[in-house]
Amino acid sequence: MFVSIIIGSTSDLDVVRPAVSLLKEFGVEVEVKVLSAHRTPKELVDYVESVSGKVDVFITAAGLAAALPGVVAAHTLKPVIGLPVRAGALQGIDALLSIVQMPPGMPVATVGIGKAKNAALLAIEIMALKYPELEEKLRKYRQSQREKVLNAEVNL
Ligand code: RP5
Repeated sequence: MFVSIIIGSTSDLDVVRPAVSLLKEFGVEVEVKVLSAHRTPKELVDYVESVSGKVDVFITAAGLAAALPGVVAAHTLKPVIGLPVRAGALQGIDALLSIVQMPPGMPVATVGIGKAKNAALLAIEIMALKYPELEEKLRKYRQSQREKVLNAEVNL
């Protein structure tokens, strides 16, 4: 069980921290790599091609004109999840649209702006198809979410 998280800049690191924690909680091995589709295009492609064989899912986080998820998807057959980062004048709307509007034939699964936990959970759900132990952990996670809502107290 191995997830590669690629971020476009070190400034994206805090955004992906919750994904790293959640994946580790589920016993998934995680590697975080800083590589940019625009600033280090060759190194990005070299990395994706070299690591693809052992990766189950890629999580790719980028802000602004976020080309990173699409470029990663173009160089691997493994599932790619795009995580738009809130940055710059458009506060993540630009990254969201860049990531979600992939051309036909080249899908990237897109989560909400800054929604790192959802990126991790989606990766875990994909991996649960292959690793049954993750399914049980997901069931428990869902149950804990359910209990949190049902036990919530409203103080007016
Ligand atoms: C994107 O541009 C990165 O993913 C980051 O979200 C944004 C700003 O990058 P820095 O200027 O902080 O390196 O490529």
